[in-house]
Amino acid sequence: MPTSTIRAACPHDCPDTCALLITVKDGVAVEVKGDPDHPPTSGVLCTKVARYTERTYHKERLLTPMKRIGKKGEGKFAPISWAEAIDTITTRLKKIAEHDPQATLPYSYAGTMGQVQGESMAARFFHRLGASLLDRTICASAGAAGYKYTIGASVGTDLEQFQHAKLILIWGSNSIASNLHFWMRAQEAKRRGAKLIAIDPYRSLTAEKCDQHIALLPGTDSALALGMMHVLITEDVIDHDYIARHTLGFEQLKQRALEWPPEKVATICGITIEEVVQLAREYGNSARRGDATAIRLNYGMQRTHGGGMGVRNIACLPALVGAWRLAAGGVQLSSSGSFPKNTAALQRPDLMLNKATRTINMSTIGDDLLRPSSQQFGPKIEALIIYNANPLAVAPESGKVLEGFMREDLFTVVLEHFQTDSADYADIILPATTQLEHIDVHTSYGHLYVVANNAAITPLGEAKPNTEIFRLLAKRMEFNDPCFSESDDTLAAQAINRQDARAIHIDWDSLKHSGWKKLAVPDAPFANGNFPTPSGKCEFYCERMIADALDPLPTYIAPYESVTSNPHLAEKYPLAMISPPARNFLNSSFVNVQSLRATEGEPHLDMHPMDAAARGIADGCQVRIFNQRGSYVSKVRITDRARRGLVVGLSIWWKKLASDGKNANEVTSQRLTDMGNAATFYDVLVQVESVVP
Ligand SMILES: Nc1nc2c(c(=O)[nH]1)N[C@H]1C(S)=C(S)[C@@H](COP(=O)(O)OP(=O)(O)OC[C@H]3O[C@@H](n4cnc5c(=O)[nH]c(N)nc54)[C@H](O)[C@@H]3O)O[C@H]1N2
Ligand SMILES: Nc1nc2c(c(=O)[nH]1)N[C@H]1C(S)=C(S)[C@@H](COP(=O)(O)OP(=O)(O)OC[C@H]3O[C@@H](n4cnc5c(=O)[nH]c(N)nc54)[C@H](O)[C@@H]3O)O[C@H]1N2
Ligand code: SF4
Ligand SMILES: [Mo]
Repeated sequence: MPTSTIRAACPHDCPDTCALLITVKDGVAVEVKGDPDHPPTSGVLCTKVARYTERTYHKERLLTPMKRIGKKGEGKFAPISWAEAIDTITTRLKKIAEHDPQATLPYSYAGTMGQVQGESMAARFFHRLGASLLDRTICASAGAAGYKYTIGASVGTDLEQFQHAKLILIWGSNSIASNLHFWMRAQEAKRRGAKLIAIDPYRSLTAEKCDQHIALLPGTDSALALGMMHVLITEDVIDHDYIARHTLGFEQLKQRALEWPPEKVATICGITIEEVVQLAREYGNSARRGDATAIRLNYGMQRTHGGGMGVRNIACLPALVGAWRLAAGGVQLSSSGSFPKNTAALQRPDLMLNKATRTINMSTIGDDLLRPSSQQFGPKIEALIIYNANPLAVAPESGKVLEGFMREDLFTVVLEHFQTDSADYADIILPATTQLEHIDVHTSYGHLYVVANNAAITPLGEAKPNTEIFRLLAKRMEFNDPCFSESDDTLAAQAINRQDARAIHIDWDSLKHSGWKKLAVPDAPFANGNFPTPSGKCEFYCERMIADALDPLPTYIAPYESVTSNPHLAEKYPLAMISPPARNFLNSSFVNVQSLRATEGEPHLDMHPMDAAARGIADGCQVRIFNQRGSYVSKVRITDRARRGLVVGLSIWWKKLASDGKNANEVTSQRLTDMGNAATFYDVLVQVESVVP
C-alpha cells in the first residue's frame, strides 16, 4: 500500500485543538504531525501528542471485551465476545430499569472532546433508557458561570490576536504546559515588546518565563481583582466613555470597589501592597495609552470555593479600562461559546423517558455512590457506565470514590483504551477506538476553528468507537427510533448548526477534505458593546445573580480551607495544596506511556525550603501528605517554586503507578464552588511529614 496523509484533530481536553496530519504506511500510522497551515497549530504539537502512535500501538491497549474474574480492583479479567458483553450489560440494565432506570448513571468527561465520540449516541442511549443525568462539573463550570453572568457567554479575545498585545496578564494558567499555542503567541508578543505578567501561587514553567510573577495565595484572585478596581477607580484610570455606553451598574461597582483598598487585598492575597497597586496602574495605563491590553485567564484559578466569583471579577476589568476596543485586548477564558453547536440534534433530549429525571453531580461521585435509596436522593446508584473518563484517579476525595467502586452490588462498565484505575473495578470492560481509528468533528475552547478528524487506520483488535458500542446496546435494548442507526458520518454532519451565520460556510463534506475552517466572527467581539447578556452590556451589576442567591456585585468569597478563613483547621493542616497538571500528562491520560512517564519521573511534592526545614524534611525524601480525608506519599522537591505555606503536587498520576497506589485526590474535597457546582481541587489544607522507612 502507498503512503498517505490523513487530516485529523487532536481529541484531548486542551484548549489548543490542534489540526493533525497522520502519515499512514501499509495501513499503519507511522507519524503524527501538526498541520503547518492551520494558524493556531502552526505545525507544532506538544510532546504528548507527537507520541500519539506510541499510545495507539501501546502493548497494553485493550483489544477485546472482558469480564472480571477476580475481586473488584484486583484487575483480573478474561476475554469474552462482543455478543456476550452486550448481552450481559443489557440484561442488567433492563433488570434495573424494571424498578427505576434512574439507578443507572453514565459517567463521562472529556477523554475525547469530539462531538461524535463524546455526547452523541451515548446521550441518546441514556436519555431513551431514562438514566440519571450527569452534571459535568469537574473542570470548568464555576468559571463558565461567573463569566456568563458578566459577559453573557464563553466568548473572548481571539487567540490569533494575542501577539499584537502590549501587556498580557497570564492569570491562573500554566500555558507552556497546558495551552502551548497560546504561549507561542505570547512569546511573539514579547518579541514585539509586550510585557507578560503571571498571576499564580506557583512559579510554574510559564511563570518563570514571564517578566513578572505575582504569587498570590490560592483562591484569592477575586480579592486581587477588587483591589485593582479600587486603584483604577480612585486613580481614575478608567474608560468613562466605554463604561457609560457598554456596561451596567458602574455606580454600584464603584461603591463596592471602595471597600477593597490595596492594604486589605494584599493581606488576603499574601502579596505586597505595591504588587496590587502597580498591577492595577500598569493594566489601566496600558489601555489608556491605546495599547492592546489582554488577559489570558484559565481554569487553574477557579478550582476553589470562590472560583466563579474570581472569574467574574476579572472579567469586569477589560470593560472598566475599555480594553475591548481593540481586537488584541480583552480577556479569553474559553472560546467555546463562539461555536453554534447543534447539541439537541446530537443528544436528542426529546427522547428522555422522564423529563423530571434527577441529575447527579460528577464532582460528588464519591458521596453519591455511597448513598442509599431515599425519597430525596431517589434510587441508589446500581449501574455506572463510564466512558471518556477515569473517575477513580481524577475525582475528588478518592477514598470515598474507591469505597463506592468497591460496592459488590454496583455494576460497572468501562469503555476504555487502557486498563486504567477505574477499569480495574469494572465488571465489564469494552475496548474503545482511539482518534486514529474513528471519525469525529471538533470545536475548540481556545481558538475559533472547526476541525475534522478522519479515521487514519482500521480499529485495532476488536476495538469499537463509543458510538458503535452505544448503537449495539440500543439495538439489544430494542430502542427502535431511527436515530439509533445513524452513522458517525451522519452524526458529524449534524454537529454544527449551519443555520447560524457564524457557520453557514462549514459543511461536513467539505470540512473532512479541507481539515478545518474558521468561524465567521468579528475580530474585536465587544468593541461596540453587544455583549450577549440580557442587557447587552457588560454586567458589573447582575440581577440574574440575585435570583441565584448570589451577591449581584463583585465580592470576595474566601476558600473553604485556608489559614485565614479556617484557622481552626489550619492548626492541624497548615499548608495549602494545589495539584495542577504535569506537562507530560493530560489529566490522567498518557501516564502509562513509558517515555512520557519517564520524563515526569515519579510523583513529586514541591515544598518551600522554610516549610521543609520547619518539619525536618530533607530534599528527595519520601513524605506523607495528609489531612482529614486521606493521605498519600510522594518524593519531596525542596524549591522556592512553591511559595511559603503552599505545596504543589503536579498531577494526575495513575494510582496504580504510584508507590503507594494513591494520588493527590486522596486529600482533595467534594465541596463545591460558589457557582456552577464545580469541584474545588485547589481548595485544600494538608500537613506533610517525612516517611520514616
Ligand atoms: N499538559 C497538559 N495540558 C493540559 C492538561 C493537562 O493535564 N496536561 N489539562 C487540560 C485541562 S482538562 C484543562 S482544564 C486545562 C487546564 O489549564 P489551566 O487551568 O490553565 O491549568 P494549568 O495551565 O495547569 O494552570 C493552572 C495554573 O494555575 C495555578 N493556580 C492554582 N490555583 C490557583 C489560584 O487559586 N489562583 C491562580 N491565579 N492560579 C492558580 C497553578 O499553580 C497552575 O500553574 O489544561 C488542559 N491542558
Ligand atoms: N487533583 C486533581 N484532580 C483533577 C484535576 C487537577 O488539576 N487536580 N483536574 C480536573 C480536570 S480539569 C479535569 S478536566 C478532569 C479530567 O478527568 P477525565 O476527563 O476523566 O480525564 P482523563 O483522566 O484524561 O481520562 C480520560 C479517559 O478517557 C479515555 N478516552 C480517551 N478517548 C476515548 C474514547 O474515544 N473512548 C473512550 N471510551 N475512552 C476514551 C482515556 O483513555 C482516559 O483514560 O480531572 C480533574 N481532576
Ligand atoms: S494536547 Fe493540546 S497542544 Fe497537544 S496536540 Fe493536543 S491540542 Fe495540541
Ligand atoms: Mo479540565
